[in-house]
Amino acid sequence: MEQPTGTCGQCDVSSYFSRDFDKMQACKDLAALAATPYDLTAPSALSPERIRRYRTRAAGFDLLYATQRVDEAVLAALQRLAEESGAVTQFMLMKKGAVLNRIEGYPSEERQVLHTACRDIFAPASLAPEASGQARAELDKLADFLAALEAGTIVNEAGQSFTDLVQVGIGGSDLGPRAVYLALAAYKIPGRRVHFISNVDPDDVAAILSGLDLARTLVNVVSKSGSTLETLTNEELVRKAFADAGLEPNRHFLAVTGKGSPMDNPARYLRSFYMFDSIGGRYSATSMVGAVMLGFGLGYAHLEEILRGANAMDLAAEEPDILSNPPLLLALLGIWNHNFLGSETLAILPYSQALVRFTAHLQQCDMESNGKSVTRQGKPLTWKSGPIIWGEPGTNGQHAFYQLIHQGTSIVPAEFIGFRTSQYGQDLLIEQTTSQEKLVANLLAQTLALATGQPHENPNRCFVGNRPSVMLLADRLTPYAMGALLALYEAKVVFQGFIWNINSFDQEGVQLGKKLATRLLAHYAGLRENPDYSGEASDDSGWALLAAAGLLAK
Ligand code: G6Q
Repeated sequence: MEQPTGTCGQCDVSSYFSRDFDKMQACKDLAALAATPYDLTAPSALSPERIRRYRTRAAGFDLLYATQRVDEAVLAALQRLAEESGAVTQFMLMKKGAVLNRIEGYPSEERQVLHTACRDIFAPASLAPEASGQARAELDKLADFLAALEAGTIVNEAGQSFTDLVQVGIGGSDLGPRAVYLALAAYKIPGRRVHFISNVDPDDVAAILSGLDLARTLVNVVSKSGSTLETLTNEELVRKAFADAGLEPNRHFLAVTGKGSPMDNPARYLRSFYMFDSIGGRYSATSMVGAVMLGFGLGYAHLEEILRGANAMDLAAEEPDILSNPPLLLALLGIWNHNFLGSETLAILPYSQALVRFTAHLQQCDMESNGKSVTRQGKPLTWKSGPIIWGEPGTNGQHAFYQLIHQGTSIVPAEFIGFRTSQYGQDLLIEQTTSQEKLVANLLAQTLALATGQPHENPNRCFVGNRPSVMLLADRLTPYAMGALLALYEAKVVFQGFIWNINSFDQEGVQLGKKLATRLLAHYAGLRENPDYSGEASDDSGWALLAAAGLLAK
């Protein structure tokens, strides 16, 4: 496996992996520039010329950033920051299979980061041929399986075709795949439906199963580790429902898991598909984790379009000029707002109901990746890492939390996502405008209102403006566009991690709570076996757990 060493022009690339963010010259320049950021409220600050020029495009998406507090000097300093941190060089090393998921000098995951290889399967030749070869082989297996479903050679016990699929998985095995499926429901195969079970909540399982004809349902159990409590528990609950209905679970259940995991037992499943160590859960939507369900629900051709869109954006992310690289520019604008202009959160606001779960996916992708407090050398950070991500589709959000975005005491940068045309094309002229026009007009109005503000003699009606946003605009939310959007944000997140010198690929922060829950459950199990069981409280957290167990007892 390639390590992050080597040379790039005159420099030794290994230095990029240990560079302190706040020691970089470009950061010092940006800190000075932050004293007088571009004033979006000045007369003619948002000139047509600026709106036209502050725009870049890749894989069908325009990124419009005239409404950011940047000028030529800031953009030049951001370009220098990208170069000084080796952002694109690190990205290329990632795509080629460098072991970037690691903390130097400490036990860590020590893995390659190759989610891009899942879509680097089209010409020209892949940068990581082994990983792309594995991805291609799984895709081919999936294509065969889908064709057999289509041809009626794989059917249920009664010889009927399958109409429904339930994906059982959590975290990365749920959020991204679910967001993409919901985004593209307009493209689904007629007569097929997909459902999701993630939470270990028996009521959710019961509610979903109650609406299904189990005889015609496939269940796709997705767990890279094959050991996640929620997923394994839900799998058993669902298997029991099938058995109770007189059905043979092994004829209905599919598995997506890591090679050699406890779930890697093809005898228990109709088909087993694999994902590999180098693909992190939150980056796995384009691996088999998303592909099996998307292939079933949307068809293989649409799945391939998603991969093509993602690949096109991955290629755009290789561009060293930040003004021609939307993911890198978005990452840098985020750093400008967060590290230099002092914002704490970022609102992601899609003007498309189909993207209803996309912000939830990005919460995981961004916050689990960049919510870190140590460098890749294990030293405490002396600069801020990832922001808090939140948001909801517009225009709904406008009637909820936009008050705070416009007039609150916190500055909340916003990333708006919109489409020129609707997915279904079913629209109506009402008072001379369509619904889609109303949707997009609202998006544009919000970005302008936030930027320019509006003075008023009544202080309560005053909009101070200078609230930064960007707009991501594409023609239509197609499978290709969805793939591109997914990859754009994945690349944005990893660029920020590279620049902040943090490991964006592990998630140690989720372990402690999981461990304590496991101990609490052992306590419940002990009590169930022996009502006099007094529990094990060998340390402070043990005592706290016993107290908590007492509170929760019926
Ligand atoms: C994502 C995380 C995490 C993971 C889930 C499910 O990057 O690793 O959200 O996806 O914990 O894990 P399994 O797929 O192993 O069940």
